[in-house]
Amino acid sequence: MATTNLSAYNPENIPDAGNKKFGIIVSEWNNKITGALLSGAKTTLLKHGVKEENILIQYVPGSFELTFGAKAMAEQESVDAIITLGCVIRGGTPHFEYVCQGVTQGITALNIQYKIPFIFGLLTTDNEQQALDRAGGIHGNKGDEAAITAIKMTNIL
Ligand code: INI
Repeated sequence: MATTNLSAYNPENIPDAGNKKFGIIVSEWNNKITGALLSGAKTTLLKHGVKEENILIQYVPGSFELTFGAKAMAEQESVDAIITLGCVIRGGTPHFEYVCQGVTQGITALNIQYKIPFIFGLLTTDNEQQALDRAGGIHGNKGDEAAITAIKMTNIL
């Protein structure tokens, strides 16, 4: 994937989100990274008019649990979009591939099953430095990108 800056966007193209409600599901694994993703996503939503009380945050143990966390929120809360944030860092075993595939398929299934958009804010990197670079580092913040995507997607319905 080309390394575009994840935090760069044209603010003129972003619809007002003042009357929208968002859920954010955050994985606790690699929490230094996912905390930075959450901070980016939240700051970006607030910047575009979302009220603090209209941002619901739910933590889950690992990225694999993002799907269930997002599904539970979709069923329990009246939100316009759900952002999932996680970070999977490649280790020495095939575990990385299974977790990444599981989350990708899970979030895709939710997008088909429910009437709201589920945003894929998952970093899948070879090492911690690549993740830091995309969690507020030289390549911007995947959390910002996820928030902007969520706002744009709520405008589709
Ligand atoms: N979960 C992550 O979010 N990131 C990782 O890098 C990771 N690694 O490396 O194993 C990880 N594993 C836990 C997984 O997401 C589940 O929580 C676990 O398998 C229990 O279902």
